[in-house]
Amino acid sequence: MEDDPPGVDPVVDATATDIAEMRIRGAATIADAAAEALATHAERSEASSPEAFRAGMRAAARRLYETRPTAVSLPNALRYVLQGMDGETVADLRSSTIARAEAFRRDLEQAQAKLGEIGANRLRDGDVVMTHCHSTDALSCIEAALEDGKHVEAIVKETRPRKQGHITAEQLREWDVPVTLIVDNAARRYLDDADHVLVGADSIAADGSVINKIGTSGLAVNARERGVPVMVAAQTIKLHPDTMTGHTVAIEMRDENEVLSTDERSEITGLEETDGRSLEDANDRGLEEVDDGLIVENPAFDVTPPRHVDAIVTERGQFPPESIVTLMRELFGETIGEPWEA
Ligand code: RUB
Repeated sequence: MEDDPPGVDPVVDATATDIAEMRIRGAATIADAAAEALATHAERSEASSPEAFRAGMRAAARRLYETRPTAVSLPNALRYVLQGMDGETVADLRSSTIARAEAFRRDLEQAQAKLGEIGANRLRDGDVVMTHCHSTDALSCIEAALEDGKHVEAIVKETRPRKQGHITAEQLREWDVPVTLIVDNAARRYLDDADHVLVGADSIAADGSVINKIGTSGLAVNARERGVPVMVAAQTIKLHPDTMTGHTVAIEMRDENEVLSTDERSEITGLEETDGRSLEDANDRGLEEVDDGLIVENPAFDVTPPRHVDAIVTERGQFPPESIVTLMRELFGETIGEPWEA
């Protein structure tokens, strides 16, 4: 008789749902939450054999892996934790996995603090920084500059459609940083007032391309034209090992409801109800396939080519984007696996 497929702990399920629905968001925070969920799964696993324990861990990692495709910090975190699973007994496997997850989370925090110190060296007293989306790595640079006693001001892009710029504004105001909040379309106008563009990254490719929240590439192009340096704050967990062998980074397409509500759609198309239900609901229920002629696209990320980036700041130092592949080879070697598929 075949064993039942391994279940995942409810905490893993809840974390995966929170990541997919963006209650947990941002590449570093996602990685941290995934490692924590794996540790909880390891702690609570009722596996009666080492094989069952390993299979359960792989299932938990798969569940987390399948949530969002663009931030490589997620698979990097899962790989790191699973590779530390070591031992011949369930007890040893459990303790080694938990220790590895804890080490990962500690390193993540330290890397962000270290990166912040390095990034802060690029900021001078009195500088104005333009931000996009909400990046904890980017904010770590501002925090370290403030700790160095520098005065920093920020122009914060709202960042449609989810408006993560509001989270950035809230954090900066907590630190007493003067904030000017602008809509995304105003960025080019305000670049004349900025000394730096400072953004984070979800993934960095081997050629130095930066994958970050949609709108980053347009901002970088405008910044280059205006002569404003673009600084990307990204821990090495954001380096995408698969890109060393020619793979591209998947760009997440999110639900159109983030851009346009059902009511707004009806206003545009003039089609309101079908069978007494909203158009979208009718389509969902297969009542009647209605083509209202309107397509809404919602890519969550875009790719900024290395020529528009001045520096990638990591906990290992700052790099011109074109040289980042050297660091990637050093950190990952040439081969990388997907241990959750084993
Ligand atoms: C978040 C985003 C952030 C990076 C870096 O997108 O693009 O700039 O993830 O964040 P989303 P951090 O809100 O869709 O997750 O520096 O915190 O890792």
